[in-house]
Amino acid sequence: MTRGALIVMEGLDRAGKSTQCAVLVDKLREMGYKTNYIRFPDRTTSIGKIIDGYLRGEVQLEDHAIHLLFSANRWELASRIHEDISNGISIVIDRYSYSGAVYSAAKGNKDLSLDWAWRPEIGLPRPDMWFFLNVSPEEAERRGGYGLERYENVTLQLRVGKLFKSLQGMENNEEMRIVDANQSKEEVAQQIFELSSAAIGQIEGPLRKLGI
Ligand code: ADP
Ligand code: FDM
Ligand code: MG
Repeated sequence: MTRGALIVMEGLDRAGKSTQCAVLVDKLREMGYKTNYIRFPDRTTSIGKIIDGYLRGEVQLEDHAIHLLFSANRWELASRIHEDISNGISIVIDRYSYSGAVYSAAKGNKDLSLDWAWRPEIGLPRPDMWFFLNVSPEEAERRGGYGLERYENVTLQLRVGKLFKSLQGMENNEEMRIVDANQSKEEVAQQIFELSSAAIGQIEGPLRKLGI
């Protein structure tokens, strides 16, 4: 049996990640691929509940400590991801290690570099392809602006955007694809679908692991 594919959607708030995950899951299912959806943070686990409290501003945590909880939240689902993939089920993930690294690094804590932030991600299931939905701040604003959670402010989002873009072309990041997310939902979906189908068609060997 061929294994499932692991596809990740990344981007700033209101880039259209959740919308595109839903469309992609539907399209893959229509094509006959068994497909599951996961989102990070998964706010339903006990670690996820702490993260939820932190994002809502109800809980205060030191920058490294919350960073490691976001990562732990991925590690607690890693075995389920491996299991699904090896059972031929594809998975579409709404935010992953890339958000994990860039949001923490964007805080500007001098002891929390992008390199440091990436370390706990090493060894997690590695996507076959990941998309950076590149939306302009103006378009994100038109889509409803930012909410009230931590990180939902223009200054931080600009820094996060720059850090995401800095990942392009980095070693060990061949799976990144940048999509112009200012286009219509249908246009974005079509590009993501074409690229994902190509990735699924080229799967060779077992799921790999994230490296440095
Ligand atoms: P994210 O998960 O990245 O925060 P969502 O998928 O929740 O973004 O989309 C945020 C809002 O923008 C929703 O109201 C959604 O309907 C709308 N939206 C998503 N994609 C587009 C698009 N390509 N063009 C216009 N509006 C969009
Ligand atoms: N976020 C998300 C992080 O800071 N680290 C992570 O590892 C992940 C997965 O949490 F502001 C941030 C990104 C965003 C918030 O928002 C989660 P959504 O609306 O649930 O995607
Ligand atoms: Mg979303």
